[in-house]
Amino acid sequence: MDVRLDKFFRKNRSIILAYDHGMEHGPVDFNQKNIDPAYIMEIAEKGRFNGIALQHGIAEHYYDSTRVPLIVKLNGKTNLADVEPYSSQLCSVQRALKLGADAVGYTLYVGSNYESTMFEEFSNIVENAHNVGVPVIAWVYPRGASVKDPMSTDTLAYAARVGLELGADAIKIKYNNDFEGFKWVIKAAGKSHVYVAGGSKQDDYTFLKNTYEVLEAGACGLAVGRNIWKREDPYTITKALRKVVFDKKTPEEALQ
Ligand code: FBP
Repeated sequence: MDVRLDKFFRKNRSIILAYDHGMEHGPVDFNQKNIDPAYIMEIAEKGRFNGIALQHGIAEHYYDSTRVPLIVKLNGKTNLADVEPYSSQLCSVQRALKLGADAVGYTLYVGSNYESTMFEEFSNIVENAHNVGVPVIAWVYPRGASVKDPMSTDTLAYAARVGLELGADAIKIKYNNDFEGFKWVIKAAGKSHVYVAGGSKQDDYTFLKNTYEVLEAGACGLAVGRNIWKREDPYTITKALRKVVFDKKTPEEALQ
């Protein structure tokens, strides 16, 4: 395992809580409880997550954990503008470190008309971060008018490979329910550890089954948001998730 990511791993696996949706989707994902970042910090602590991913503003005002390692997302965008996807850098590696970051994150829209700008920003981030021993996680999402089939196995494998080629220590990618194909996606990521996004809220069984599959295919874990904090009871699903991820239980066993 890459030594610099050790902090985020337990038994060679990892579950990161993602909470950058306020920027990416707006409060449409939130209710009265989970709109409060302090509630999410509590879930991360009590649920014993291996990391939490936040935008710098949320990290500055709410992150004060000594137990849950912090990933500061360095770029972001809203979904309000009807343009080719471009997520600009909003925070430097140095600022993230001042906020207590143990790693930094960046979303790459692979295939966008603006990919060259994002690749350049990302490459500078990798250089700055690696110079001071900080790991970099790339959210690699194929997106843009010219990306015909963003969820095809070939396109996902291409995006995963881009993450590796640009120096990401870990990538975060979506799962397309093609179990055999996903092994190829993971192979394409090489030494970059592969986290899978949770996606929109699913029923318990489907969520755990997808998790089980991606781990079997070779992913290191999940970087998950809505499937945890959108649930009325985030702790019961977290407990079951931990059984699948760390104890290698099947979804059926984990739900018992
Ligand atoms: P979820 O587990 O809720 O899907 O979160 C993963 C994530 O990558 C977030 O970090 C990010 O805000 C969001 O998905 C991006 O979603 P979209 O695909 O709509 O851009």
